[in-house]
Amino acid sequence: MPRFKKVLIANRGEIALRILRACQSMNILTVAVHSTIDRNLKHVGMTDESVCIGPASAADSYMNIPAIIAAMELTDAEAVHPGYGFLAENADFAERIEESGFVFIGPRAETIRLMGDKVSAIHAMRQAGVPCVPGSDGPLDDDAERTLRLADGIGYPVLIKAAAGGGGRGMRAVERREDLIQAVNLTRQEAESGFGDDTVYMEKYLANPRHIEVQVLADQHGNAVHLGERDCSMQRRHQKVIEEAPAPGITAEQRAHIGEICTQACQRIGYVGAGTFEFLFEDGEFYFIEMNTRIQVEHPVTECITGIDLVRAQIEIASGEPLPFSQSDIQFNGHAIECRINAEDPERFLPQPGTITAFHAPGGPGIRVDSHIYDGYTVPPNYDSMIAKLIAHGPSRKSAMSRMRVALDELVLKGIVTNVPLHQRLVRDAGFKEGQTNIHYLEKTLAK
Ligand code: MV4
Repeated sequence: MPRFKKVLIANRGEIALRILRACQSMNILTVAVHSTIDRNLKHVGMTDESVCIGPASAADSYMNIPAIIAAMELTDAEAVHPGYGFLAENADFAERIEESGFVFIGPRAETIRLMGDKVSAIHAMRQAGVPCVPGSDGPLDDDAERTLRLADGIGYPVLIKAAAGGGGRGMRAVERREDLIQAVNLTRQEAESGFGDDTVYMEKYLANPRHIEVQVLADQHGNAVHLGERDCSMQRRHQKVIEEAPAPGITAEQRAHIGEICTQACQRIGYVGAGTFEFLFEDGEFYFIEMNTRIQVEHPVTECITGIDLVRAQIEIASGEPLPFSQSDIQFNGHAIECRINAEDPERFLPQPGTITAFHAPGGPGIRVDSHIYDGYTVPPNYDSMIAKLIAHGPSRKSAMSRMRVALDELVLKGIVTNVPLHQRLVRDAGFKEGQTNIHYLEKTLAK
């Protein structure tokens, strides 16, 4: 199959611009779809065509499946790139795109559905040889005695999670046997009302893990590679703040071992596209928790250390091309760190939309800025508050960190409140500089 002639970008902001740049480098024509409030988005003025698909409310525009399919028909686009968020992990969207005769740039709908249900995802991964957290390996039933015996076998504390949850939604830790059944019932009720699915499962609760994820690429011909790992432990309330690659302290042997497990799992389940295996890492062991079937916000740190254009690879895979490299071609070079810059109050973390009056991007060796903002751009209140990603790459973690510190100080962003001061503080934080973090580190540091 030849490469696509025209791709529709079903997203907004920095990732829409990132997808546009990949398409332009491949000589693919582009279509932007946007909401009424997003007429002035940077990429909308750069694509070959643009279609307004609805009002500011995301549910009526970026999540409006019939409107997006209509825009594809109208513009004769062949494929759609969903970016992240919105419809990126909506199996029904992927299915309806394919049924309408278009190509969804991402995994098969069946795979998205498998990974969307965390119970089926863990089951599939355990079958495929991926190490998982000790747990129920399936849904909990209504037999209280059986549930109690299961927890006794795992050992307290345990975590009750909703199968339809993920990303931190619908979980409850249980410290004591006498609290277990009530906690299961509560989590079940919340899962039913929140997701319309009351399926819950149980895992051993890991107290102080790091969040380490492995990037993979798999083509339609059974080839799969891993691009190493990222450490995403610097988070607050399930919102990542800083990510880096490689993960501090992970050896080349550990990387090759967990990477090989992930690529084999891709081949066993017939995974196609870019994907991320999310692990908790504690006491030298990886425990799979979820798989993301999309391009992720933090993909640039992996691009920096591998030199591979992940969005281009997604498009090549979707057009049926074989991966242009094998595992032995992939080399890891230096260290990269990403700071997510949000239009938000750095102390109370509330969104602070408004108009940017001055923007000067930092530069120099190893600095990358992925952002759609410009002088005079108004950050709307309707969407995620992330307005830029600042990425620093260097030969070592120390040099990447120094480059990030200089870039943060060089950045000029006026007219709106941002979390840049938080990043300026974190790049000077002794514990972070030593790589001594886990998923609770940032919240504990902020509490001080
Ligand atoms: C866990 C855990 C501890 N033990 N599972 C939260 C989001 C979802 N992706 C899984 N999460 C967790 N699962 C077990 N068995 C702790 C978390 C967790 C977490 C994980 C990754 C990144 C940030 C987190 C913040 C709080 C809790």
